[in-house]
Formats: sequence, structure tokens, C-alpha cells
Amino acid sequence: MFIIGERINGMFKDVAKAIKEGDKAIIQDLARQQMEAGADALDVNVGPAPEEPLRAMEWLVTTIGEVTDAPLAIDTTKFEIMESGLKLCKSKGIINSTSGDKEKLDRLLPLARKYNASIIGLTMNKSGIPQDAQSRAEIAAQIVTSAQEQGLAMSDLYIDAVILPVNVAQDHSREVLETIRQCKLLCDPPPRTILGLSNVSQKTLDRSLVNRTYLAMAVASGLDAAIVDPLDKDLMNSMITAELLMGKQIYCDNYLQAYRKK
Ligand code: THG
Repeated sequence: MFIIGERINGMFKDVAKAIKEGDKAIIQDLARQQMEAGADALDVNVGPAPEEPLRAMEWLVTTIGEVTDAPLAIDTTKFEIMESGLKLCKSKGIINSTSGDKEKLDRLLPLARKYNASIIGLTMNKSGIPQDAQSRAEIAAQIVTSAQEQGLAMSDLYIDAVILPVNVAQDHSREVLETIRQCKLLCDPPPRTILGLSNVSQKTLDRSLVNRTYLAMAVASGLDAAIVDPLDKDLMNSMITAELLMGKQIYCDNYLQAYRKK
């Protein structure tokens, strides 16, 4: 599983405050801690608050780059902020994200080529997020076709079936798993699949329990990557165990420690 740490996001109060005050230590600690906990890449999102979001993104990417060479997922809907973040990435960038709308694909896929970045394609468009797996898979197919036309390697395309909170959209959780399975049938080799996992548990009472249970189910459905909080040790243990049970690692009694030493 390719793990993208979610914590450097202005949605979190500590990160919003650090951006406002220019406090590098908070951001750099979060970067280091997430990498030590098993993240392969870090999501970077300035959140809704900053007065100058472009400068906030540049500051975050530069600040993180001072302590790690990790790939960064530039999490913004604004094209200019996306490019300013990609420009400053020390290693591979990940465009987070495009929708299935043609105008977005026509601008963001060439940007992925220009910066040799990966790209996350959400199975949504101007009409919103479809309820059922079939409609989500149709948008995924449009994204795959556009990516192929633009000459993007399938290994650089992640399809995100967009999970919503289970307390407001309960029927979506099953449809998202079905979408993940259908994505494997779109082409050969198939695109990778990803989820922003923590959405599923927003405003639920035991968030960690909901997150780790859904992650195990998504692993069983073939999920390749996830934006998660790697500092949640129970979540990471469930993920490692789910991969073990899917035969992605060989069993030994201390498989949790063995995974962490990789
Ligand atoms: N897909 C893709 N990218 C994404 C998402 C996705 N990026 C953002 C988000 N969804 C994934 N990251 C988060 C980060 C934080 C939370 C949820 C998803 C979260 N934050 C607390 C909350 O809202 O309750 C913040 C409060 C706090 O603790 O301070 O839940 O789906 N491609």
C-alpha cells in the first residue's frame, strides 16, 4: 500500500496556526513523524483559511523539503497553486487532484507530463459525486482515456472513488468498494486506486474504528494507495494485517515489526 500522510492540511487547527504564524517546527515535526510512522508520501493542503493561499503552499512545500525528500501530493483545486507547489517539489510530485471534467483534464494532464508528476483523478464532475459504482466507473473510464491520449503512464494515474462520511451517505461506502474493483477492469495495466480514507469517519464517534475497518475492506477490494493518518498505529496495524491476509506479504509471527523494518 502506498501511504500518503494526511496531517499537513490546514483543516487541522495546529497546521492552520503554524501557517498563520510561519512556525516551521510544527510542520517539519509532522513531516518527520509521518515518514517515521510509515508514510511513503505527504499530502500538502493549505486549508480554507490563508489570505494568500499560493504563498502558503510555497511556504509549506519549501518547509517540508528542508527535512525530507518525500514525494508530495499537492492538494488544491487552484491551477496556479498546483503549479507553484509542483515547481518546488524536491522529488516526485502528485497532483491532488483533477475531476473528470474535460476542462480540468485538459489543463492538469499536461501539467503532470511537464513535471513528471503522478495525478489523482476523482470520480466526480460538475454534476457532483455519483451515488452508484457504475456511474463512478464511467467517469474513471473517461479519465483513463484522457490520460492515455496525453501519453501518461498508467502507473502515474490514481483513481479516487471519493468516499463520503458514512453518517450522511451510508450507501456510498459499498459503492466505493465496488468502484475500486471495477477500476481493475478498465485497462491492462489498470490505473492505481486511492482513497482519502478519513472522510468516511467525519463526525462519527469512534473515528479510528470506522477508518481502520473501512481500510481493511478497501484493501480486500484491491486498494493500492490511501491518504491516511499514519500516526494512528491501530489503523496502520489493521492495514498491514489486511495486506497479509490478502497474501501481499509472507506470514511470520512478528510480521508487524518485520513490515516496519522494511
Ligand atoms: N481524496 C483526495 N484528497 C483528499 C481527500 C480525498 N484530500 C483531503 C481529504 N480528502 C483527506 N484528508 C483529510 C484530512 C483531515 C480530515 C479528513 C480528511 C479530517 N480532519 C478533521 C475534521 O474535519 O474533523 C480536522 C479537525 C481536527 O482534528 O483538527 O477529518 O478524499 N484525493
